[in-house]
Amino acid sequence: MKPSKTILTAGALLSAAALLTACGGGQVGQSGSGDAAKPVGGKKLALIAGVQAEPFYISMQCGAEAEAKKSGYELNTQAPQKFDAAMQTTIVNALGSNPPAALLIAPTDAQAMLAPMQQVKSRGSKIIEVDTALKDTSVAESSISSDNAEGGKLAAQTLAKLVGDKPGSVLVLDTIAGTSTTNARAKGFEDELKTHPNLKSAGIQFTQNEPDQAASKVTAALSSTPDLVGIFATNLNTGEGAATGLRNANKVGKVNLVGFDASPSEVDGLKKGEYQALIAQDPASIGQQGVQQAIAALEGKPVTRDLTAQLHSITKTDMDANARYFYKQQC
Ligand code: T6T
Repeated sequence: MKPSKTILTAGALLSAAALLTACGGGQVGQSGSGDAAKPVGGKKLALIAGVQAEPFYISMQCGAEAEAKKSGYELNTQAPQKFDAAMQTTIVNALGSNPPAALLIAPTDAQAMLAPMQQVKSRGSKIIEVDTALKDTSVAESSISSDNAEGGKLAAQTLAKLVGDKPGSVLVLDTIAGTSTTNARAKGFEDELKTHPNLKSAGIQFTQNEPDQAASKVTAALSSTPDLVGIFATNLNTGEGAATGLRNANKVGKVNLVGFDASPSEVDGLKKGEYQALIAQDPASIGQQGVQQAIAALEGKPVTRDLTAQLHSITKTDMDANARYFYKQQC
């Protein structure tokens, strides 16, 4: 009798294991490797930025690399050629069955990047969002970004100060619907604008993060909105395009341009009077904090779900004193 009881127990265990593989193990089984509970990747961290060769992400990479080195971790950085979810998905998927211990990522779309990021997480990597974020807050251990709604508000206050009492319309240039950061900046700006009765919104235009499209939107707005007194460009590409649009129409300095970010080209534009103000982020601190949170998650230390980096409103008069916030082209 005893042996049959043993056989029965072993049989029950086997069926339970089969059931686990079929249900709970589904996601992991599909990926063919790993187990979300098991550590993977050793001391390897990966950073997948929003787009290649852009000063904001280069500065973020510099901050992340310095922090990783200090803590004895390796950081490998990649980015798509364009700020594009399909291109970024290809890079995320290529992490494959040998994922990093932690993935720091700036998701290019708040929804489209959910499935690829979930897949990496299911293979055991810790996920940290830097700058942009998914709508679904359950995937990342931690998200580090500027307070973008506050940044939009600061931009509106800065513009209102520049315009003074003059009545007029104000245009917002956003990037792509689904970009968590710039969408929040545009909303923060529009909300604050309502508290300045002399200023009227001329609406939010999407530019697909292409400077050429931003330039055309400015050209069109200048002819359709004769009382245009200001433009808020929600990131460096929209700003660079807006400056081109103003230059082409001979409106530099006549329409106030407040840009977000502090790329070398924007800083040059501020010096030349094409921009009246810039709202600079601190991308190096976003990268640095991202690595700190990743390491905390990997080493079982407390992790903070949401962290912010400082913003700075810079004008031509105080630009020299604020040079430390200008973005880098290389570390
Ligand atoms: O403004 C940054 C970043 O914060 C945003 O998410 C996307 O655009 C930039 O990279 C600048 O081009």
